[in-house]
Amino acid sequence: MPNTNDLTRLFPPDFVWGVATSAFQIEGAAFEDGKGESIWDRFCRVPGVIADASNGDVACDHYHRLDPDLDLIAGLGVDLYRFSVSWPRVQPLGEGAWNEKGLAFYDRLVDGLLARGLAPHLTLNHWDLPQALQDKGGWASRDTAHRFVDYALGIQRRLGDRLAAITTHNEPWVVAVLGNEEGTFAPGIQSRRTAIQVAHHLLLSHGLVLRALRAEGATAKLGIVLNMAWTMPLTDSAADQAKARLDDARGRRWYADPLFKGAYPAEVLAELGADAPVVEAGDLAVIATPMDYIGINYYSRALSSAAGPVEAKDKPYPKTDMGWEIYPEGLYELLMTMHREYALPPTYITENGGAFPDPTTDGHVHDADRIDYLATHIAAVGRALAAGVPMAGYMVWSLMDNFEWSSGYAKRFGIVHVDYATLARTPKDSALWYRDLVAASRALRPARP
Ligand code: PNW
Repeated sequence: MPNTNDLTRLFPPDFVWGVATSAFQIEGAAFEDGKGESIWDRFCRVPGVIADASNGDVACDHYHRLDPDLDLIAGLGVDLYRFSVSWPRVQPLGEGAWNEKGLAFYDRLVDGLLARGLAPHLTLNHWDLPQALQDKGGWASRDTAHRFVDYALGIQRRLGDRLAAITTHNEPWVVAVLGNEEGTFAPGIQSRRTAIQVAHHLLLSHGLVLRALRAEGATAKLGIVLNMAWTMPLTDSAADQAKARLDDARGRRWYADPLFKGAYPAEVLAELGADAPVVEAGDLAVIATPMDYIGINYYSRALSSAAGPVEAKDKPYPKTDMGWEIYPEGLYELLMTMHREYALPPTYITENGGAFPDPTTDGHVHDADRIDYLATHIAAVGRALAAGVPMAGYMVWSLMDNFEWSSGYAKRFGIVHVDYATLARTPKDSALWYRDLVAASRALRPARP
């Protein structure tokens, strides 16, 4: 494992460090203070879809523990906090009336960050769509893109002048594919055709929001966050290599190509046939509206085989609790590929981290495997930076253990442990390690004026 000093030397003084969360995964207070129902509130109540039959009703109770949680973040000494706004908390039906108590919560959150010297990186959509909009078709309906613009403008008017960055969507692939094609995530729809249209409307709404916010004079940096694996062939056979290229086009380039090149990958359009998205004139130009930054969430590599899905036994690298192979080299290769294929704006790793068993003695989590995961991945970012990729920052997923979607609370990604019986927060060894890394990197910086 690279030591902290070796790691910090890889990064320039203006490289920023952060921690990330999302609203549904930590806030709780699901039905309080006028919050509307989200598709995840609804989905969690479908029998059998969440591993431990849990839900987000309480989660980490962050909604009621805002100030201590902000102190926790400040205690890590990081530069920024990446969080998301629950759309139904601020606009319960996704259109029309605003919920003042919900807006006031994010007002306090943003002010609380600024008071502690932390830059607010706000995500508009981290998956918790108002159920009322799902009832009207959700992201499969083009109208939802326009409702999203109104929501974004409401957030801009209330919070915009105090935000460092606004992300439109977190991981549109997950919303489209897991939510609307496989149906393992909310809203639980199983239709490739729907998923493809959902993806198009997510991208379209991203571009529409960029244009609307800039017209409104937004000062925050504007961008999107994409999840990307590093896709490799299982063997070096020509068939497996071709399959890997196709899988990479379906997963990564389906999103990155329209954003950076204004076109969907032709080979994927060809295989979609009648399931190709309905694209109106001008949509692709809107989607390709230049961004101020791009966020990439990286967790693992993906293996492709022409023979079908690759089984766990054919994945040789050590795995996290999610069953995801630990493969930091993939992050380096992915960043180099993105840099080669596109004119990247400042690029952030907006999520990276792992779920681990978290051995505990005397009430302290000694998560050496998480430290090793973070250190090796951060080193990969440093190598990409040295090779010319415009890396601007790195954020750990996640600040604290939280609701891991269909896995419930059993999978723990936090660098801070949460005891779900008492909701007490305790920094793990990895939190202390990360704090030291950030401090060492800061020590190399010129003093702030
Ligand atoms: C991301 N996959 O989700 C999300 O942005 C986080 O909210 C989540 O907690 C984190 O990663 C860990 O899972 C993903 O199956 C979920 O490829 C699933 C996948 C990728 C990302």
